[in-house]
Amino acid sequence: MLKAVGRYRDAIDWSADANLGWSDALETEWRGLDTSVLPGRVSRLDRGWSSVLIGVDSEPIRMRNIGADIAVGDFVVADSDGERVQNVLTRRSAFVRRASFEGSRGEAHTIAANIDVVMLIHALTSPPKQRRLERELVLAWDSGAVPVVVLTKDDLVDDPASMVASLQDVAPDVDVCVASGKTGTGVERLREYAANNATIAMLGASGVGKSTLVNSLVGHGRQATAEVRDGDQRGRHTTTASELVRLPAGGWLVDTPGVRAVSLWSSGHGIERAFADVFELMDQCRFRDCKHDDEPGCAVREAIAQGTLDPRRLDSMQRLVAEEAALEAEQRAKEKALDKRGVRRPKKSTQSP
Ligand SMILES: Nc1nc2c(ncn2[C@@H]2O[C@H](COP(=O)(O)OP(=O)(O)OP(=O)(O)O)[C@@H](O)[C@H]2O)c(=O)[nH]1
Ligand SMILES: [Mg+2]
Ligand SMILES: [Zn+2]
Repeated sequence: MLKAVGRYRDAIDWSADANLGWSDALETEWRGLDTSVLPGRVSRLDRGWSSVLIGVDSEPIRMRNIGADIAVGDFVVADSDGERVQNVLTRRSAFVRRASFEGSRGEAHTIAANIDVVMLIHALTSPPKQRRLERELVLAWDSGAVPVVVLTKDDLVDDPASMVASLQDVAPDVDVCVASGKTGTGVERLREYAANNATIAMLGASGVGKSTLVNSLVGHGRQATAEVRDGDQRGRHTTTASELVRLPAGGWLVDTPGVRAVSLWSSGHGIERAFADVFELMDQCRFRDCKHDDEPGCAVREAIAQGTLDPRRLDSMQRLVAEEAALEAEQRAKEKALDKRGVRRPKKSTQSP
């Protein structure tokens, strides 16, 4: 099927396909491959099968993804029979966390690829979760996309101000938006993040209202939603697979299943970005190797004494740095063991940047 389409490639309006989020860099990469097969974008994954969109309005084509590291949002090229994914094109960004499912501990799990904005969604109906947001921000900055905090269920609370302030405290220089997927308040502003055909990933715990927000942004009941539990407001894991959803006026959303714990996957400068305020202070300490305990001239301790830095923020930054270091050591040990057995490591090109 793909091949038949591919033969008529020259008749295809590529400007229309730009709507999939295609770019010049992807075009160049694809031209170096088998161009008789059209590239597509993965809209969903189901146990070894990818659903791939070839055009904006076409039904996704199902193909096998044998052995490839594929995430929703990836641009892929099928083999000449159109039966399986042959190439995963280089990702411009990827939201990766440490896998938490059985048998995959210690491995990377890519939740969404080629995203421009990561919406970190929290519900106003539960107490603010600063520590969770900090972790989400580290991963979001690491992804290469821009984070935005979205506080949902605005219609259920009297005044969101204190919750906004509490989360803004741990998200300096990040937009914090308030919205309701039920009444549509604040949704117009969220839509602006999809300008220029951007791809937005929606992330957050189960029941916070990701799918409800997706439906509100799309304008109809695209995604299934379900009531949270009465007592603790926990969701029921209604969304079970990530899905790429098109916004009618341009742009894409990735609805994701709620995750309970956000485990770090080390890479890049996520921690420095997420804790820029603390790092700025650390730069001003008198000693370059300051541990911020009781050294003289410690700008961090000084800020805590003055009440301008919450000590819990220093504490969580140090915890995350330690967690990242442990993860790196674990990865190094793993690679060493693989090298000893003569097992080749996967090629970097299919990994996240
Ligand atoms: N009143 C109100 N209810 C909301 C809002 N957003 C979501 N809900 C309700 O909260 C419940 C959970 O919403 P979902 O959209 O299914 O949550 P989710 O984040 O997609 O959950 P998972 O798919 O399990 O990860 C549903 O009963 C929604 O109707 C909102 O802004 N206001
Ligand atoms: Mg959902
Ligand atoms: Zn110091």
